[in-house]
Amino acid sequence: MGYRIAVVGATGNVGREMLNILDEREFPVDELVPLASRRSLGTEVSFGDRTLKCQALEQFDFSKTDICLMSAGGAVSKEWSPKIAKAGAIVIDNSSVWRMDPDVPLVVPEVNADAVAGYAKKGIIANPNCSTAQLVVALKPLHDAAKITRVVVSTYQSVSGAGKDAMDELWNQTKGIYVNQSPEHEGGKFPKQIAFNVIPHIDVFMEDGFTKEEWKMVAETKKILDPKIKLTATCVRVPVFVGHSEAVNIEFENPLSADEARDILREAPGILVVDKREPGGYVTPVECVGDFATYVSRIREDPTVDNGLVLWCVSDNLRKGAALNAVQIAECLANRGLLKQAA
Ligand code: 11C
Repeated sequence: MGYRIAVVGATGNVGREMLNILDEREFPVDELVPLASRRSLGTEVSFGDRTLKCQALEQFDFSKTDICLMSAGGAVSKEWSPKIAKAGAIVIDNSSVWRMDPDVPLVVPEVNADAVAGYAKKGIIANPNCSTAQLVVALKPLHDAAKITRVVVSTYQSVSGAGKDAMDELWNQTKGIYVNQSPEHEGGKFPKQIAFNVIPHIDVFMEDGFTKEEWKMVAETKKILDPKIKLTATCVRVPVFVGHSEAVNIEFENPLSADEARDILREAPGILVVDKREPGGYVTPVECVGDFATYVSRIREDPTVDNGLVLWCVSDNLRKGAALNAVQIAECLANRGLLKQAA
């Protein structure tokens, strides 16, 4: 038996990856309906070897849908996720709107898969922010081994996290610079030039001086992994198309050597360790594009604190950071027999 799936925001960066990943992982699909705003009505998207036309979200009847994967932004999700859940579908939502709602589980299957059962309260399960997803996948096995007390993370986030227009902005600025055009950023997605530059500002500023992206990493890590973990983040946009990277300093309650951490991470779900202490013995974002794994490299002891480790973590932000995690949540629901109740 397969499931009836709807994908809202099917023409976006993440929506298209949702379709690719459902196909790549052979998720049992009986019916797949791509949905989009009126602007994208009729736009064609690929699902395996088929081409499907987007239908209108506003006119779709969700009463026969088992799962709705939502990736159409916060405003659409705020309005539509409760309506879709009420119609009977389980919503797996990629926006930030529902993540901190106490009645909505926030799930990264490698970390807290059992939390999916909490969907019953509102009919919605939240997908975390991309920079949080890969981080908690790497932290979880280390936390189980030696209890993490504090994390300092600096991110190097690709422009695809900000959408397709942001990718075009990087491309056009880069091309323009080679023909001596001034790298125009007024009215663009980024507050400063992104080509050949880095920008320490993602999402809006909060009163305490942190950005909302940084706040999300703190709040979401606490909700998914452990509320006792203290975390501070600096989130930076870099001129990379796909793949978020993170430099992570971790303090533990108990000792954990770099060799022990490497062995633990090698066995951990969702992780691939590439850690040779030689040029090229680590993973960079261009190498992780299109992969499912979160890569961990540069694992070493931090001599400046008691029980500290430092590592480098890279993942495809459109996949583990969004579409893959959403499909894994759907797999968790299916494996636990929870979808049949909704069918
Ligand atoms: C970025 N992390 O790279 C953001 C994109 O809360 O789901 C995802 C924002 C979110 O710009």
